[in-house]
Amino acid sequence: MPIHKRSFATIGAGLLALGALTACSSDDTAETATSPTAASECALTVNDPWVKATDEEMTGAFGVIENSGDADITITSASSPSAGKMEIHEVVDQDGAMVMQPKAGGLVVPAGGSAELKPGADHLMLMALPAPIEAGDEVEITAVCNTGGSVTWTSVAKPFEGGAEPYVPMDEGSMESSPSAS
Ligand SMILES: [Cu+2]
Repeated sequence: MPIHKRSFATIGAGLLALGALTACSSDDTAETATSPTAASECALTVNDPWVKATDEEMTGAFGVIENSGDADITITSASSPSAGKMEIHEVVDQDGAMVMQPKAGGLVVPAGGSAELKPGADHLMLMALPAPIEAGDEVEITAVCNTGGSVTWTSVAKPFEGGAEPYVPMDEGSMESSPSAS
């Protein structure tokens, strides 16, 4: 068997997760070390993070995101090595049917407060999954904040039957049309 030269410290968005042995750079090492205060970082903590185990192409990530700082922080995007792409979703009542869609403006975590991500409400959507996520799997998620920083945490997958609202991509102007079932 040929010995492959290891691609060192290269993170490709499309790469499959290589397993739990990946040595990440220390998550709590601030990249913008010149920042005079921690406020410009994404100083959020995520409690009870979990994702819904699935063998489908998308699933949700949940938890309670706390902001102990004195300024609101908005999560503007998220990514995961376990997903081809991620979106920030909300669940809304569309003509009597609960559907999920991208949350315009991102997820605001209020100063001194928290934002709860739960099935049937706001959540992070993992999409274009390259592989099933099985109960017990660990899923790393990185959220980018409007402060310029990011925060990374590990969610554990568990079985859950709820939170199965159909996905309706944000498409202004087609509110009344019924998208073909996917
Ligand atoms: Cu969703």
